[in-house]
Amino acid sequence: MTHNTAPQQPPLYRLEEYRPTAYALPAVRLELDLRPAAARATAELDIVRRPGTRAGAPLVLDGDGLRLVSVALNGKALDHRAFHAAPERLEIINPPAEPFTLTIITELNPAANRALMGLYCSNGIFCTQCEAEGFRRITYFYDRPDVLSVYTVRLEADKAACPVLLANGNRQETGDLPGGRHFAVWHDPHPKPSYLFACVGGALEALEDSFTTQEGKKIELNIYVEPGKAARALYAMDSLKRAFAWDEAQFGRVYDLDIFNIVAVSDFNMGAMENKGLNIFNDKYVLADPQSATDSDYANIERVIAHEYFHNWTGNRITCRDWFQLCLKEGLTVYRDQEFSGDMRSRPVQRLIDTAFLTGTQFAEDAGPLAHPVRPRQYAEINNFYTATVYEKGAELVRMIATLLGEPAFKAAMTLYFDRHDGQACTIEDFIQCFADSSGRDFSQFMLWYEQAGTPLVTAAWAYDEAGGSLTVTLEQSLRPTAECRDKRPMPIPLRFGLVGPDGADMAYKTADKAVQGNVLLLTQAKQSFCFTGLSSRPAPSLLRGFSAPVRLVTGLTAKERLFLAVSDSDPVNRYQALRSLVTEALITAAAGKDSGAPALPPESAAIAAAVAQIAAEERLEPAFRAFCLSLPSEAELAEAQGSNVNPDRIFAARQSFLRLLATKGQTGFPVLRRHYRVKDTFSPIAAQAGRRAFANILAEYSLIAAGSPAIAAALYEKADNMTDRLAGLRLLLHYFPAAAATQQALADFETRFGDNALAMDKWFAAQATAAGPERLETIRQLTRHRLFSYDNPNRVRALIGSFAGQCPTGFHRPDGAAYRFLAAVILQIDRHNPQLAARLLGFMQGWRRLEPQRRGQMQAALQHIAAESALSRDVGDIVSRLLAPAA
Ligand code: 0A1
Ligand code: ZN
Repeated sequence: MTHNTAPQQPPLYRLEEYRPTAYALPAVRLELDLRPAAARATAELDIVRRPGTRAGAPLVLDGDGLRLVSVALNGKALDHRAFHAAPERLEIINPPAEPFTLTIITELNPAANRALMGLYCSNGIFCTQCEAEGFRRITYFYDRPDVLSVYTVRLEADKAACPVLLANGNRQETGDLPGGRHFAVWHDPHPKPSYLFACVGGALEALEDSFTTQEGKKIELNIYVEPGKAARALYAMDSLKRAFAWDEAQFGRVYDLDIFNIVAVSDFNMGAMENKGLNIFNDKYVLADPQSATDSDYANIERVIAHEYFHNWTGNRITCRDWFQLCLKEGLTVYRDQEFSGDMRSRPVQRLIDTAFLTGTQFAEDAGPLAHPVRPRQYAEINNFYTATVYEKGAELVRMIATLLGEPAFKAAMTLYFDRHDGQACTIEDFIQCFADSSGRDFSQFMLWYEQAGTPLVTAAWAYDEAGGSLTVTLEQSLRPTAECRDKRPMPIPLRFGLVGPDGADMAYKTADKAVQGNVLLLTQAKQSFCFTGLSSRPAPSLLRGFSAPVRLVTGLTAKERLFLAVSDSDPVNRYQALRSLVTEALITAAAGKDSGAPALPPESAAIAAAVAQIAAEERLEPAFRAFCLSLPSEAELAEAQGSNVNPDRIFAARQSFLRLLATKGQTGFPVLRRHYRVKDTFSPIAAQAGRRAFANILAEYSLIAAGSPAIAAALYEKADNMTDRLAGLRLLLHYFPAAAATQQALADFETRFGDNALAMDKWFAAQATAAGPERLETIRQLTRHRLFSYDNPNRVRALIGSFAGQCPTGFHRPDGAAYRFLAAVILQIDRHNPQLAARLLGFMQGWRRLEPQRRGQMQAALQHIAAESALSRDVGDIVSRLLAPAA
């Protein structure tokens, strides 16, 4: 019998099947008796039949692996014939027509909860994670975002083990109980969906502060961390206060409770969670000090703290009607956090960081078998839709609206959205209607951006008429067919642009075209031409400035024109894009070459390297920007750009050749620049200093390549007074001199210094996982046996296994497929206790069809091995079946 590779399809949820619940659930009183192995939840639910529901219609609540102790109606135990209870649902067969209360008692085992959903114990701290469907692992409930309830929560726990007891809202009451126990009662006056419920109990230390709102109200701010770590939360607290102030100033959004708490835990599946008034964080986005956190750690803390805080309005006060609308809160909140980071740091550099993530991660998703619309129309497992498409592309859609309307009109429409929908569970249509109503524009074609999966390809062709001084550009857009839609329709694409003259300044032009508004050109048809007149000479057109739309642009410009833009365009994003496209083309040409020996760089590489070196030396450019231009596309990005028949070894070799070429070009200039830009002041995480470090460290890499000895990296490691430099030194040692004594010494030293700092040790595991070569797999196997490695800690698993699969192509893509089989085995092992984490790791195999035949076959076999497993979680089952489904 041949093996059927696609596993059995799980049931699908469909957008068009949305129906409101039969009953409303306006208030919840929840008592949680916290005990590690035998906790108890007593939920008293107020239940009201909705207008349209017939009297006696069954009440069906969600559960997930629940153990029911008892159920009572209006205080009286229910006869067993009056309900059906199973781990995954509770049905009250013939409920009263009038409002009633239902009291449900369930028994939980937080210590045994390794899935990190629902109520779990992490390092002795009780905490919860309820998004998307974790509340149903605590009690039976309408566990969906359109059911809003007011929660009163009473927590009870051992006072010595859990002196701190927190839940959403404001603290109402605390007190001692017999037997060394105590309690706290919290009340959240804002009706909310169950996914925003949270509670925490543990021995925690608070970093305390306050923020006074523009209305003059003093809000108590606390960040709770493990005892002894409060000082490491100072940057997070500073970021939080800046986020409060920014949302008031930019969007008029004021905080709405007396207290705002954050708790940092070390076992967490995602980055952080915006539970109302009680954000719970992966501690990697809270804890930082110069010795153990890098500049990007600081930037990420600032971003994630702001993101979760911004959800208070975009997500919590206005939430999603159903999970298909996830981008309503996520895309919008990412847009807001990107704008915040831009204001706190350098706008152009922030835009480069954000577009690099978009093109590196989301474009890859859109190009592969996991492509889905920003608003999916169906899902088997919602946890698998917390994706770059929903988050990052979702943010780009909001950004396009802001571009189309202009800032004042965009802000006015946002105010309308907040006023009109406060307290509601909304859809994308509700959101978009606010922009339509406020601006008077028609957004019906724009809705396609939410509905069609895939990255549009835009190609430009230019015709210059010397005699008439006119330039015509013809733009075409296309979108590949995907499973959910084969026949794609053209979308509105705003392209910010400028016509760059020979002196590098934008040229003046005239146009009668209504589709050109200011410096934005709006492409709405499959093919469209635009004409500009009044030009004194042929300009170099700069299109898609600021990356104004999430599209792949083929500029139609010659290499010479792009080289010119790379050094002259006033738009930093397009300078970078022009350069990037040239470097990428050269590297792919080399990697895809048919020669059997080392890939040969094409002749134009020398001019490209010269342009890079010229940008590096340009005094008036920000060091962070120059660092960006000096860093070559990653091997993964190159594989993505190559698109088919990818051989990661050849990509690696081509990249190394270009690194050497550039190192030679900068042999005299780079060391001078490096000395000049090296930070001499005491460490500060501010963006200006971080930019200098990034620049100096990439220059160090080229100097090391030119010198051919580990001395520069060893010195960088040893003399560092901060983690950015120390880690840069360690990585360079591992990447270029893995077997050198200096490398082994640095690794041992790092372990001695940071052995008790989990977040720092994640970097130690990750650095070793990303060094090149097929023998890395053996290192990874050994490191899984290291005393500090655990399959239970998502950060550690991502640091070692995720970094290897994502950032060590020459190791992961060994032609013999051994690393694919290794990853498959790890995924199956993790799937038994943490399906979400396992499903995320499976994402590293989404590019299998792009590989050359031998590796493709090996990876397909590894995927089939996973698919053949009989007891797969819904999370992994869903991803593997989509990966293996026939291409659209
Ligand atoms: N809403 C959070 C992300 C998040 C999603 C699911 C989780 O469950 C494991 C946790 C967090 C955010 O956007 O930050
Ligand atoms: Zn979010």
